[in-house]
Amino acid sequence: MNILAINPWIYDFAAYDFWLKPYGFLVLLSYLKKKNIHIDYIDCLEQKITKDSFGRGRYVHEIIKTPEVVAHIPRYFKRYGISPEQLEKSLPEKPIDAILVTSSMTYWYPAIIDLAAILRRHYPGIPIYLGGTYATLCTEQAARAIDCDIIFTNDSLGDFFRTIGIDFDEEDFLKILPDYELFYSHLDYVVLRTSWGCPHRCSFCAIEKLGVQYVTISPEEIIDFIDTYARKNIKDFVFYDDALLYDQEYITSLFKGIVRLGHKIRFHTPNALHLRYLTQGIADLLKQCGFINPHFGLETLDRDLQKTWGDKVTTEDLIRAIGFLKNAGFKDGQFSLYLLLGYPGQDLTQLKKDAVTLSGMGAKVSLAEFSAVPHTEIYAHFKEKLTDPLLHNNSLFCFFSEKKITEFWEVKEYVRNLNRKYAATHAFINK
Ligand code: B12
Ligand code: SF4
Repeated sequence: MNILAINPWIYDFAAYDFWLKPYGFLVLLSYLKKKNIHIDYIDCLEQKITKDSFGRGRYVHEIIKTPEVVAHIPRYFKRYGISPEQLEKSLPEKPIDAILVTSSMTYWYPAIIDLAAILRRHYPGIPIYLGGTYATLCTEQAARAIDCDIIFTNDSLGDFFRTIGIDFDEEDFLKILPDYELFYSHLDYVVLRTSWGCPHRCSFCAIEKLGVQYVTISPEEIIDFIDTYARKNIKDFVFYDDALLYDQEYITSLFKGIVRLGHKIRFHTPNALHLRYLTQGIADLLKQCGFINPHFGLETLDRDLQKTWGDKVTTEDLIRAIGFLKNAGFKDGQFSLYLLLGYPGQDLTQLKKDAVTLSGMGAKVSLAEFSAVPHTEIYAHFKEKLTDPLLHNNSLFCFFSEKKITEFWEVKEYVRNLNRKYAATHAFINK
């Protein structure tokens, strides 16, 4: 069986390779490879024009027409990734039995419309199957918008394997780590997850709809995976876990194993870690393993909001955790806290005060731009307003008037300036 698998472009106002890989799709494709399925893989986002010292960088891009529903945003809309002509040239001419397309952010769906149109023209009569985050969160809209044959949501993987006539064992599937070398000729970093799912339920997060039950992969397998890639000279490893520190016994054993490997490698956590699970022992291990600028979720210092959003953290947890990080050797500016920007009704003056407080405690502040995600508690309140998934885009701040958007840009600049005092520390880390 010959499968063509494609990771689509991103169409957005902004996009950056912030260690972005279609992780779940690569797990699925690695599983299919193990079943001896032949796969031609095209990642439309493989080309970058810059690269920083941790493997991140800017994608090639081109300005395209801004869709009507977001035309009021005074920014260029772009296609990030290879050109459609390059894509067409890379499409295999051999007979293909099925085409798999993945999807990520819901508001990137217009890229999939264009991709599907090209694939239909090039491979008339060949089934196109769509899966991934957008497919799962906006299934009905996707069925209307995308010219594909079947949409498989995250809870219908069994149906997908039945459709293509391949045995599926969920337990085996969840143990798979991607075999990157089968799909990429060059790697700047490696993304991994030690677990699937998340044991928490926050009101702004769609994990319940997306995830399987929380389950971990054995520390030995993760250590072996890291060792294999470190020996191939990969320096940067990126955890996508939803709750990396949740199981403290597990994570302690994993981190100790990584330290024992003795490789000079770095770890990154763009997806936040939980402050509440940090102990002195784990903070020490984060340092010893080589975690660079670990990011932690805080969202706000307002206790009432902390409770409403999932009660994952309190200000007391924060103070204790910062103490652990500093004892472990993380200096001021060598760890980051996420604050949420742009949730409905937010007081931006308070946000600035929170940022100043955190900066004064030695943290860099990362602003996570709020967006309402389908199938979440918060989304239910606003769904009449969010008539098109393009409006889920975190850059839009669509709960506020258009005039207010410049205030958000001003807050972002304010926080950038606060973080500048730590720039020297980072110049040092980058070496
Ligand atoms: C890691 C992560 C990130 C990383 C990397 C993101 C990326 N693009 O890869 C970082 C930290 C950069 C990030 C940033 C953001 N993220 Co994020 N992120 C995640 C997270 C936690 C995990 C993604 C992951 O590992 N998936 C891998 C695995 C678990 O699954 P999968 O890819 O879905 O694949 C499975 C299936 O879908 C299936 N499959 C996949 N493709 C196909 C194809 C076919 C044909 C078939 C049959 C099956 C199939 O196979 C896999 C196995 O089951 C998800 C939540 C989650 N647990 O999914 C949120 C999530 C995707 N992010 C979300 C959000 C809101 C954001 C931000 C806007 C946050 C912010 N305010 O800054 C930014 C946006 C950044 C951007 N513009 O890219 C939202 C989605 C928003 C949306 N509207 O779509 C999610 C769902 C979390 C949430 N809040 O609910 N994120
Ligand atoms: S926001 Fe994070 S902790 Fe909360 S449910 Fe989602 S993945 Fe889990």
